[in-house]
Amino acid sequence: MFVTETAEQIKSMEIRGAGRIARAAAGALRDHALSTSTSDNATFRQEMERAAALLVATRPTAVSLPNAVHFVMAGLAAAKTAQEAQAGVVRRAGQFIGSSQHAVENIAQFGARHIRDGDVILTHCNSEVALACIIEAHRSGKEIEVFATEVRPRNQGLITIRTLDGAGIKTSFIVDSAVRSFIHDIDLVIVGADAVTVNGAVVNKIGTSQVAHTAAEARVNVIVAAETYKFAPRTVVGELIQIEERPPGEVLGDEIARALPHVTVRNPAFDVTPAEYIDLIVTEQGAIPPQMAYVIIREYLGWDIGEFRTVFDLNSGHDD
Ligand code: RI2
Repeated sequence: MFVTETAEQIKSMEIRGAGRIARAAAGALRDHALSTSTSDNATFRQEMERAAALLVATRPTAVSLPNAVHFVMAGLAAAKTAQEAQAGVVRRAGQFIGSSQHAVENIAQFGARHIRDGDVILTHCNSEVALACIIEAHRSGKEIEVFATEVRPRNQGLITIRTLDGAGIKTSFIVDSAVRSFIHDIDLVIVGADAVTVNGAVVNKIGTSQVAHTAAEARVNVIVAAETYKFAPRTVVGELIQIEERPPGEVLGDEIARALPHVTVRNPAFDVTPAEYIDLIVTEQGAIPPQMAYVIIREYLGWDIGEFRTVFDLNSGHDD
């Protein structure tokens, strides 16, 4: 698929979810490399850099996107010819996509261990890793139940309840504002992440921090399922995660909005949950308390994206 097409689909959220966005970007870079016919190394590199920049600019919050792009683009580093560069990009894109799928499977196994027989779980938004944990617990024979929120304004909760229903899991569907009304029925909250900062704060779908705050007040544990490539290396040097603000039309129809000239619609897509409201972050490397986020960044991602080193490099032992 063309890079511009993938970029459009990520922007419009036709492709969504931090992990899926990352894999789609890696796949788009691979396809772009394969369709670029130049035999000049410098021109090839320029073309790839343009494509990478286009993809990274689509959505600003999910750090999995720049992390994936950076990982794939490192395939250009040692290449002396356009052909070598092309092979490097294709190889690393395949490596990223494969390792990402593998990470989701590992997290499902690790996460399911923290779910007990009889648990009622609350999830917010639609996270493939969070759902993978829940589905794995169900598959292993635990009797569980799920409460899923609606997730205004884009209603990702609908995707979640379809997936849970397909897996045969008993599910209650609630509006976002009903979380506190039901929190005493809940044993465990499991959500995904778009970014994890060095101090263990989790950036996830808007409303997550309200859910986590409510859970903390009720002494309900909160687990975040997040692959290591969702940790943000640049937060080590003080960089903040940019919170995407999406078009007002997602919240209020244009016609109604036009009739209310004094009203401004605000539509932040994500919020920040501080580490103290999170009990555990489950990664493919194992579960950590959020306060240990720095260790993941140091061990698997490097200090800064400029010296990006990932679990994929460590696993393969050699590359570039
Ligand atoms: P997985 C999504 O963002 C949600 O915030 C979700 O919790 C997070 O990405 C992680 O998703 P959006 O794309 O990678 O719906 O776990 O804005 O699927």
